[in-house]
Amino acid sequence: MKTLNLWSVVILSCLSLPVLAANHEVRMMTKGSDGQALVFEPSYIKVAVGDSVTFNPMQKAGHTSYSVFEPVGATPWQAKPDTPLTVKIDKEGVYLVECFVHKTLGMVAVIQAGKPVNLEAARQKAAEESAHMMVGKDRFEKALAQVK
Ligand SMILES: [Cu+2]
Repeated sequence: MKTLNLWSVVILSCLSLPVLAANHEVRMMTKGSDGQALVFEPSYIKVAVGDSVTFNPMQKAGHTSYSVFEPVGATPWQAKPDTPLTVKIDKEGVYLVECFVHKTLGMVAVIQAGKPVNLEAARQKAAEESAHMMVGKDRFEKALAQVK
């Protein structure tokens, strides 16, 4: 019985250890690894609330990551052109990201943190944004289709 209690203590202390926040890299590509022009790679990522995401411009073309839609209470961001930016994802939900210079060319990405509590609103905003695009109109939709 004593052994069992000891194990309970060990297991409980493991469970209560703080989970380390992870960093995720999203690369901003003038030419994507699949040959497509002006893409975020990956264009969809799922992270945990508290994680951070680093947007890394891999080729210079004025790439500027900014959030066009965030969960309520989240802080919007905008990078300087061709400059890496790390943002902390501290609110649960779906984030829509665009490259400021290439947003009409479909350079977009979706971040999901935890549960997609604002998915319907995100879909609506994505549809509005996609309506202004000359190419890549389906990229938001494809990325949002991966949200679960
Ligand atoms: Cu760009």
